Amino acid sequence: MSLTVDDMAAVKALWGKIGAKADEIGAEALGRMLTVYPQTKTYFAHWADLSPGSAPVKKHGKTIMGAVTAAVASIEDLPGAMSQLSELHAYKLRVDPSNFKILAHNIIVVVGMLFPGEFTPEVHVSLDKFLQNVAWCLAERYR
Ligand code: HNI
Repeated sequence: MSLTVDDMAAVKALWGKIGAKADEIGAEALGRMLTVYPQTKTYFAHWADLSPGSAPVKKHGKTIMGAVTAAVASIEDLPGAMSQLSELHAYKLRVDPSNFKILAHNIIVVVGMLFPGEFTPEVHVSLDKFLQNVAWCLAERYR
């Protein structure tokens, strides 16, 4: 489902409020993904510690959310914004694209948990649509 002008505005406004905590959101979401969906751990088997709050989880949570924040900035052209990362995940990292939706789900959970006041039903649906679009664009180069 493509993003409406209102969805884009809602996501940008949300990021204005939560963007400063992107690192924390990323670490929490990644830690939860690895715990709740343990099949995702296979991709990170080379890390010393995959438990929530560990140093590699914090570091990579920051990396992921840096890319999501860049996607918010380029929300009018998500395919272009995600193209290089799609190539990397498809051909080098070989991540099954079904996992992108799993991480998106965990990001949603964490935003709702950390920012209950901002997480209205309207913001929820726009954030969900945005993250699903990010997931689709990340899967684009697999075709
Ligand atoms: Ni992902 C590396 C962004 C989902 C497995 N990932 C990256 C990097 C970015 C990134 C940025 C660093 C790239 C570089 O080094 O140039 N990843 C994203 C985004 C999403 C995502 C924006 C979804 C919203 N990645 C996933 C998922 C998995 C995943 C769901 C697997 C379950 N990513 C990886 C792995 C690496 C990675 C593995 C390499 C990490 C490392 O430390 O070796």
